This record gives sequence, structure tokens and C-alpha cells, in this order.
Amino acid sequence: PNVTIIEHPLVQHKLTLMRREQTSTAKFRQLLREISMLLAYEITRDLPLRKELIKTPLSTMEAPILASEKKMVIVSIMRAGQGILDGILELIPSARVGHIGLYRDPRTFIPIEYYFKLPDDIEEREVLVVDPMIATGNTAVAAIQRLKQTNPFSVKFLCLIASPEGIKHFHSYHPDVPLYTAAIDDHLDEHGYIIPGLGDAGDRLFG
Ligand code: HSX
Repeated sequence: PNVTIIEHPLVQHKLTLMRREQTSTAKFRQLLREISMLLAYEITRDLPLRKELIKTPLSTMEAPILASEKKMVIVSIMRAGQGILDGILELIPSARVGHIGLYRDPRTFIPIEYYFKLPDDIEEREVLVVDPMIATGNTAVAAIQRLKQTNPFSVKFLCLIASPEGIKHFHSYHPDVPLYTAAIDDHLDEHGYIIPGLGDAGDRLFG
């Protein structure tokens, strides 16, 4: 399947610190920002470059520069996506930002949309959707479904931890969307939480 596990040792180390129950909100926030930068670094490896003639103080050269005319878009699934978004924006400060607000009905696990806002010219932009967790996968499936209605140039999905069930569900709907994660955990419990996981990402990030 279309899944990449980002196995960089710094990513794995930071994820372990985030999972620990005793990690404070402040520390969790800082780690999420750091790990998000590392994940974004890995994901953007294949961004196309073009050459541009530039002038240095001493000479001129044909220098590499990002090829796409339109800035990339980071779409945060609220609210936990915000933590990843903040980290990525430190690395790619000129990225545009979109927001999708979805909450999961605690009984049915069905995601309900309460907010949706994207930058202009989405048809010409590469989009990276971010949310720390893919549990049942319902949220990710719904977010991508909604996003696809706007016809973006390309879409990728980044999370920190995914469940095997969630990945399967996600790719049954969106086999065309590459999924990047730092870990695939063991299973989902009866409340739709990832085990061993790290708890509720939003609660750990915001309290
Ligand atoms: C958490 O639940 C995460 O941040 C996601 O937004 C969502 C994942 O759950 P699921 O829809 O995959 O079950 O708040």
C-alpha cells in the first residue's frame, strides 16, 4: 500500500518521548513541533527544483530553487493538526494554510464537519493534510473526500501514529493518496483509541 514509515532515529526517539504518560503538555507541544519539522523534511524530499539565474555578491550562477510557482498548502485537521502545522510552518514559512474542522461523534465515531477553509488557487497547489492520529480512519477519509471536491493539484497525508485498521480504511477510499506516518501501532480499542498510542493527541497538546 501507499504508506511510508518515517524511521529516522530522531523521529522515533521523539515519538517515544511523546508517548510517555509523564510527558507534560509543554514538553509534548515542543516535541510535536520538533518532530513535525523532521517529518516535513522527509516528505518534501521529492519536491521538484528548477534552475534560476541569480547574482551572488561576486558572480552569477544557475541556482536551484523550488519549481512550483504556487506555494504549497498545509491543511490542518482541527484541532490536533494545529501542532503539526506549527512545526511545519517553521520549516516552510511561506506555505499557505487551510483548516478542516471535524469532530468525531463519540458514539458512532462518524466525523462531523464544522469548519472548512482553503487558500485560493487550490487546483494549482500541492496539499499536505496533517493530523497526528489515524485511528478508525474516518476523520482522514472524510477530510480527504471533502478536499478532493476542491480539486487540488496533489494531496498527501501526514500523521504521527496510525492504526492498521485506519490505514486499511483510508486506502480503501483513497488509494491514490500517499500516507506518511512515524509509526503503525498495534490495534484500536473498543473506544476507537490507538493502542499503545499516546492517548488523545488534542488533550495532550492543549489540555
Ligand atoms: C483525534 O481523532 C485525531 O486528532 C483525529 O482527528 C481523529 C482520529 O480518529 P479517527 O477518525 O481516525 O478514528 O482527534
